Amino acid sequence: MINKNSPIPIYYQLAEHIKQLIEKGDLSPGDSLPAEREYAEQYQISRMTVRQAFTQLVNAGYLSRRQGKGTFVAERKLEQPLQGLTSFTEDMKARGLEPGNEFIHFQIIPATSQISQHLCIQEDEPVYEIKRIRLADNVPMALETNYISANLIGGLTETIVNQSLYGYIEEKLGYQIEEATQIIESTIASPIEAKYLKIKTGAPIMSILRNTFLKDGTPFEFVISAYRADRYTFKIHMKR
Ligand code: 16G
Repeated sequence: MINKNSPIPIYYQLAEHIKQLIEKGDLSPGDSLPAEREYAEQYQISRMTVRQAFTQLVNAGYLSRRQGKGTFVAERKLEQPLQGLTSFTEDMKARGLEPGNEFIHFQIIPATSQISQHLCIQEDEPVYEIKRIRLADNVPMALETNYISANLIGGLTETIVNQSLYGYIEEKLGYQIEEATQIIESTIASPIEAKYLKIKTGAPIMSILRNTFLKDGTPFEFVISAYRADRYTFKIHMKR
């Protein structure tokens, strides 16, 4: 289950393993997890590694820590895949609204370890970091930070992205955008998010993480966004 020869970091393998136990129902909300020391002994790994796996799962909402009591499986949060993979531009147009952007920055940075894991690239490989406020009829709807592998998706400029990132990738580069996974979590606006989104600090927002893949399975973007809960809804079609 834990493969020390794998290039996948051990903490990540352990986190995935615990996540699977939760998803399969072998671990249920409220269950307490074995202590870090027990995992460390069982898998012959360091406690730091176990702690890193726990922290990742706490941050992702799978686990919660209770002071002096240990680590528990958290109550389930909404993690609902939306069936149509659309861009902001398409979403807004479909609602009859005019999409717009206000750029906070557009730059190329070396991939951090988190970004490199999401994009399946080496750490320090160049990635575009594009932070923009997404507007609908000039009203801020979301604050979005995209990380895009620059070796894969070349030639991006602010002007191009201002038109539509997905439009450029599909129409100009000829790639097929195939699928994405998205995590949606409710949270409250930090002072900086509130400023950009023109809402009050502490107002409800939906935090969305999206990983998007091309037809051949290559991840090309990792996106962190904060959507205004008072302005944006998600519609899910369910069939029985
Ligand atoms: C959406 C996507 C984002 C994508 C962007 C492309 C979510 C949470 N995010 O905002 O991942 O990069 O659309 O938009 O839905 P564009 O083609 O209009 O630039």
